[in-house]
Amino acid sequence: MNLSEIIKSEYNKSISECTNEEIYNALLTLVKTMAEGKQHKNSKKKLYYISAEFLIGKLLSNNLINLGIYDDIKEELAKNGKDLCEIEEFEKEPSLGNGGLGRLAACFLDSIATLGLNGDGVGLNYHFGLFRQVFKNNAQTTIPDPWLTEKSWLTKTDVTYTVKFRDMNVTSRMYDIDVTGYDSTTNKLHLFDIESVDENIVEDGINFNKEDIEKNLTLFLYPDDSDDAGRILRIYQQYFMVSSAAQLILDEAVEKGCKLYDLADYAVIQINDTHPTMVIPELIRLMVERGLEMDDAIEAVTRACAYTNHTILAEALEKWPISYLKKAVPQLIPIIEVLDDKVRRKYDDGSVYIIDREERVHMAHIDIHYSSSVNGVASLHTDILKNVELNNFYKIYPEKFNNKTNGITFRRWLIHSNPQLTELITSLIGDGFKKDATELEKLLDYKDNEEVLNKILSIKNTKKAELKNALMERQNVEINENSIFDIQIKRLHEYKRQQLNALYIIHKYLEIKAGKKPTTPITVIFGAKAAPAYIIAQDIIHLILCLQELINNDPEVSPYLKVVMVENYNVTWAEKLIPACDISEQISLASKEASGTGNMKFMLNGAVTLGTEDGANVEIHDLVGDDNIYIFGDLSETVVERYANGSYCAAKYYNNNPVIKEAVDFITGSELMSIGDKERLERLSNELIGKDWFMTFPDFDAYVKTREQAYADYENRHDWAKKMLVNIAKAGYFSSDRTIEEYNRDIWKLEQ
Ligand code: 26Y
Repeated sequence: MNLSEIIKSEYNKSISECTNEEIYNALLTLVKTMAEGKQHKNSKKKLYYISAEFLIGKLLSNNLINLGIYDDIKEELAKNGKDLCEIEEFEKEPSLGNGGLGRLAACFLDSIATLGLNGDGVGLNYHFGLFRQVFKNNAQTTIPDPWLTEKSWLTKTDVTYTVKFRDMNVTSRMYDIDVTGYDSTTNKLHLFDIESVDENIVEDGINFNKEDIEKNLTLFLYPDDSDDAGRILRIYQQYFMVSSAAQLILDEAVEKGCKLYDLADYAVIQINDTHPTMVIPELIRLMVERGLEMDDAIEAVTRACAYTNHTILAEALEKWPISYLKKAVPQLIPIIEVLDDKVRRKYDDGSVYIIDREERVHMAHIDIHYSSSVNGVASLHTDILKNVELNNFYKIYPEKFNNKTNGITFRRWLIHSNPQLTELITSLIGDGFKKDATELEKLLDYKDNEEVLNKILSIKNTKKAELKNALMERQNVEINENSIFDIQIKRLHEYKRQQLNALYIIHKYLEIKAGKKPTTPITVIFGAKAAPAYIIAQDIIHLILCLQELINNDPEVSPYLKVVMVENYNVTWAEKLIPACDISEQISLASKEASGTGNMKFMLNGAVTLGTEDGANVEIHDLVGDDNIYIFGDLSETVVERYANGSYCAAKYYNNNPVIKEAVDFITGSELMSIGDKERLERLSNELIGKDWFMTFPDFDAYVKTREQAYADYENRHDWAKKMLVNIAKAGYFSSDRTIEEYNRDIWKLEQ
């Protein structure tokens, strides 16, 4: 059936007579029907990508593109006086992830389907996902973000399992979302849920009774875990996810004739960070229950599992107290004790044990001992894991460790979000790059072609104008489309150093006040959510919002410098911000950002990176060369060393560097204090002077200097356009198709 036939049968109308909502619903039906016809044939071995997060974003355009009907539908609608972009507005964005890790999982699903691999995602059907951010009095407040509408991408299935907790049994039900591959087969994202969840228990903001598990189990993504009840709820969530997944995996394998011991011939399980780690003991438990010997079950599961590490930050490495596990899932404890015991018998080194002296279970240690692959997400990150962070494990299992540099799907981050650039590229080098992204290198032939360079600049201007309009429409903020768009969008975290960017803004503001005006005006744009329990992160948001108010209301400065923080930064915002960006801020403290993936999206859209030698920035630098990136700051070895010998003293920098002192003092000076909250600004200032744990001060001078250099170079439009072109041409390496091919070649070994 085509669109008008569906509309005829569902509404008994023609396209032009329908509301946008009716057309949206009809498109849902169309996509689902087409996707159904392209289901993967389900070969013997299957990948299960288990993740607590899938930050999929809106799906309509992406599905239309992947099914190859985007242009036709757009045209058909236009003929009937309808605008596809307006219809898209009806779709609610499912915010089923925090940031990088969740968005990576979504890009991976797209590439797995596109490459025709037999692989499904498995996660949770959070009713509210991540909170919606609302700014009030220059601070972040949080409210629920409902996305489940009566008609949606979600299909209720008949698949149910019993999940046993200490105090109750619940029934999990599987809901499916089709994952359409680009000109390829369709896979599934399986999201588990329970019927008893009650959205009405949410009161003021995002608070709810954390103890009522039957009503709150899948209510929110990662509910606040600053208290015990929140942490225990997270264990319930994780076990609910992995017990459902484990039962699905075993059922599907057995159905294909698998003897449990041979599980690895039928299933490979990718564990996305430690959040799904309990799938290991759960699978072992289920296999023993179904008659396998414990040792055989452990071997079979170890062969089938693979673990991806996304962070070296200690606070993000999960360690669950045994006492918590006892409260929720006591049945796993004997298994975990066996796993720990085996390690203790073999190794003296207490740092590799699973249960530590404080009776906490180190989830990553389970993953490393009982999986057959451990990977980092960028080359530098994997090196740090091998040589520093997980060195004791690397010495035991050198063969398990491998690198898989992250990637992004070009279907969403180029074809969908930047059709103008896509069209230009296609007109120059054909559309082979859509299947083989390395073909983008052919663009290098046009490096000195004036006409092409001008077109690249003109597309950037178009995208900047589009962003200007979106900001006006959504936030009633006016920006100058002829200014430099300097953008930092990512979760708010001290290691990502939004505070360093803010210190630069203060410095620039003071310079302009003193009469030193930038040649081209600058618009600094932020987008960031902060975890509700992360106080300093909230303080940094507060500082940025206060700066926004101060500067934008200062007629002396605002023609030259503007600060804008987008409210409720999410995938939909990213799709508008990234194509409009001139300078991409990737300024994490070297060694701390495992990879970053925003950096890749910006580069692909012709933004030039201003960044440290951290995460995948290192690989971007290698690819584009010194002339096409702005690198500054201390190297990771220096940073690692400085942490190790405890030699860093922020106050010394503050006292000895007048430029730093001036900028920091401004935070608690009269201008900002009259706008902002005394407690917040003072706390932040004290934190910087007294600790500055992520070492913004040592990098400050280099940051200012390099940023000024980038702004100066921007003035030469021809040379700048060349940098843009080189960035686009070299971005092919960061296609998630490449990443997934590597996962499959080295770890999954699925037939293609
Ligand atoms: C357990 C809980 C506190 C937790 C929740 C979410 C811990 C971690 C996370 C999310 C981590 C995350 O998003 N990591 C990012 O993964 C990206 C994909 O690999 C990387 O590009 C990015 O550098 C890393 O910070």
